[in-house]
Amino acid sequence: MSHLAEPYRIKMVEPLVVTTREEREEAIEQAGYNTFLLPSQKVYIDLLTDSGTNAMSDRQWSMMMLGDEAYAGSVSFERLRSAVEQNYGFPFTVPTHQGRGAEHLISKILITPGQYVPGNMYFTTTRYHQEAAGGIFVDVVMDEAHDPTADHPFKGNIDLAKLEALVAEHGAEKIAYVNQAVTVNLAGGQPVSMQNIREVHEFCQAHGIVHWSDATRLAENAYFIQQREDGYRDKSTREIAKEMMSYFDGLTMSGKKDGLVNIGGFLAMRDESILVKARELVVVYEGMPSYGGMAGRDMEALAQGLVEALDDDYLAHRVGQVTYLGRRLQEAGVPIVTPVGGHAVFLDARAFLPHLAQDEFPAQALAAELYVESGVRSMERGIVSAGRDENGQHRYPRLELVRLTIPRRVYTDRHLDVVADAVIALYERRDEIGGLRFVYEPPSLRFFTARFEPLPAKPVDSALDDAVLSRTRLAPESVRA
Ligand code: PLI
Repeated sequence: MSHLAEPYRIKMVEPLVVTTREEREEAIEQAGYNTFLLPSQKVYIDLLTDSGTNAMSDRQWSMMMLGDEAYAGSVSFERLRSAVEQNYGFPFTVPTHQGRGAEHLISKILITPGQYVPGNMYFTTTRYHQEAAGGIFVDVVMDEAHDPTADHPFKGNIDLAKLEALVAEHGAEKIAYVNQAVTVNLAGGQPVSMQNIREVHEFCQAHGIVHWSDATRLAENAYFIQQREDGYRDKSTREIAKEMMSYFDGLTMSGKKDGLVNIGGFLAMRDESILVKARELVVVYEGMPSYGGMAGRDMEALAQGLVEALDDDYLAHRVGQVTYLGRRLQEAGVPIVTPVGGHAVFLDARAFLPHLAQDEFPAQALAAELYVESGVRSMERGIVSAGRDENGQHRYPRLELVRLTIPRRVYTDRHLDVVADAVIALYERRDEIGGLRFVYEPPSLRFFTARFEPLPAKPVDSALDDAVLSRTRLAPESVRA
């Protein structure tokens, strides 16, 4: 069944650069086999991220002309605040330059060093800020989220038994807050059900714990609830999103995803005491509370984007396009994370390259090879992204993935066919793909700037032995990373 065609038409085009295989081989070597380090002019189809890569609408561009660039009391801030209140129901908004700016502030406000911060899987910048504020991140996502092929409609759900056990062990006062992401990026863009949000809300209320949302992809989550959860089929995604948010005390938002803009973010909340602290901190780290690191025009574009992202036709096409790419790969037998999530198709690099040990960086190697094959840029989301633990050892996450992230309103299905054909061609010659080793490893968030080189080729038998050894090395705590 084909999905809804684009509910928009193209008014302006941006030419793409087509490169030769030789040019790409040279480019990836110069980039240290790290797709983050490729110049975008050498990329044909850019699926590195859906963050800040969205196409804005004619209305968003028009609203930018109305941007009020006043240092204080900007009208554009009031428009953003009012869009957040109307669509998500929170009366107070504090703008930040992007999502991690909001994460920085909320981590400083809610975390006392030594407190635990349970969440449904980690996101890199979120966990970084939690740990930098002295918090201890604990993964309480359901087990299925760590299994690339577990079939569950809401694989992003929090496992209440894990949350209850954590609170029983340490006491509610040792919990800084519960952070519930909708959807869960690193699990494959997997959604959270309304029932789960409600249950976590009730649990938090009963224990006096703050319940916060990473609402970065909440529109896509609302679409999955509409499609998959009993009782929501006849509700609009706008109604569903508002109900979802009604259960939270507040949110952090990266406007660069479901805000349909290229830059911007915010914190929103109901509690005035959190607002007061956020306003104190935002001045120091971001800017005045009425712009917080955004230009007036950016706040206008974001206010309009929040509205457009909760349009049912837009979401049916958006998620339908991601599903289409996933289906093409599945039909060819390529191992991917299923069910396909909201913003990306994730290749299961362990199953794709079973001859590589995890510390030979299979996902990093596959992303580099896909670029050389086709000019398609993707992103590693595995051992390199997971970083090292407090003892300096690699964290060995169970999920070793390559993310093909679809920007919003940017590429056509024809582009996605090019991507599918390239991945399938690679899968057919997967035995030829070798591993990588570090030549430069930065101390934190290493995936952004690390450099690698190809490992020398080794005989097939010993490669398989290494892969088996690496799998048996997985310790339970590393599975949580
Ligand atoms: O990139 P920021 O600072 O606007 O947002 C940080 C951020 C927070 N939460 C989640 C779930 C994210 O996915 C996220 C950013 N994601 C990026 C950059 C991505 O490529 O997925």
